[in-house]
Amino acid sequence: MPRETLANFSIERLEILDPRGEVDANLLPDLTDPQFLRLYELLLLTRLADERALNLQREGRLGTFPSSLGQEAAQVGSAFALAPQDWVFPSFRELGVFLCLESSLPNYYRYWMGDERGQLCPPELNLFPINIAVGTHLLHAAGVAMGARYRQEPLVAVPYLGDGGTSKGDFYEALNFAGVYRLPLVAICQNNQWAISVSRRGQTATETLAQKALACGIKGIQVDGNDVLAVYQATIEALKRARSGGGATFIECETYRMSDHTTADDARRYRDSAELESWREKDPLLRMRRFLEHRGLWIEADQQAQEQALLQRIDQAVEAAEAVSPPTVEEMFRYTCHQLSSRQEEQLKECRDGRA
Ligand SMILES: Cc1ncc(C[n+]2csc(CCOP(=O)(O)OP(=O)(O)O)c2C)c(N)n1
Repeated sequence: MPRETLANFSIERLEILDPRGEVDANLLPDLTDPQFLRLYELLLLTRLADERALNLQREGRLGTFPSSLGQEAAQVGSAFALAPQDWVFPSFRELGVFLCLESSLPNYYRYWMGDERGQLCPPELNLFPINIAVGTHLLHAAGVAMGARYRQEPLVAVPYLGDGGTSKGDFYEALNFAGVYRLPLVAICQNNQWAISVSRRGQTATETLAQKALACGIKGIQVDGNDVLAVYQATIEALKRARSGGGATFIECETYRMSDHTTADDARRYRDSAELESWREKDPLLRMRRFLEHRGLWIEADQQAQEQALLQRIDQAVEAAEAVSPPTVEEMFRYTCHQLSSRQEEQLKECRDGRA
């Protein structure tokens, strides 16, 4: 009996904009100059709003917070490609996605201030609540994609996850299901190299994360996750394929978490500072700024005015978030179960009576 090769696979990597701000003109996405400027503005807004959240946390005005410092391009580039009818399933580190979709910044801050009402999905947005349980929301996305197929709606379900999420059973189940039923699903993975203190190499033996898609019979691609143009292009292509019946895609955005895992973590305890430094030159914001400079779109005075305007918007968002009166303890019960158990009823009564 001969030995034969039954299949061969390869994984493509896409980079368009390099760290010096040079682009491959053949690969440049079909975007206008105002759209390039808008992309930069969203990257900057994400960076500034994130920085403010960290400061608020240090001042005791916001709870534990997962920073997206360094991951802005993966978030903004992908969300910028979405159509209004697409459904987004965020995990917990997607500030840039929320801002790109023009979700309420005050509500985002409120959520991290401990007020669950900040999670309420605005009726005009197809946005699921923030998902803390790693990887579980991929199944929700697969379910919505299945529903869309039945109803023949042109929407795509777009879950966001981290590198650690790809080690979960839920991830494989969702992708397997998406493969079997050729579902309109585009999973965006921010491979930021660390799942808290476990390194990317410490949790998977695969050469890329993208190749995990191949076992499920769907397309997998790796993109430079600090290159907002590459992320945008890969997402646009994946969405188009999903909408035209071509099935699901898994996009691995190779990026880096420049910050601690959350404000409750100290990455210096497990991460080499040289590694962090090596990523500074790959900063997604700096790279896009250099691109705008080369294109003659960068005007220092305009940029300063833009930054001031964004900071003012952030100030107003913080003010609005803090102006809302805190939820009552009772509200903790209201949206948890359709029907409370007798023990929960008793606990609720204790709260009402001021005994809890
Ligand atoms: C089901 C589940 N197990 C464990 C945790 C605890 N936890 C919170 S974040 C995290 C690591 C996530 O890493 P990754 O998916 O790479 O996302 P990142 O934090 O790097 O953005 C873990 C294990 C959790 N939230 N949910």
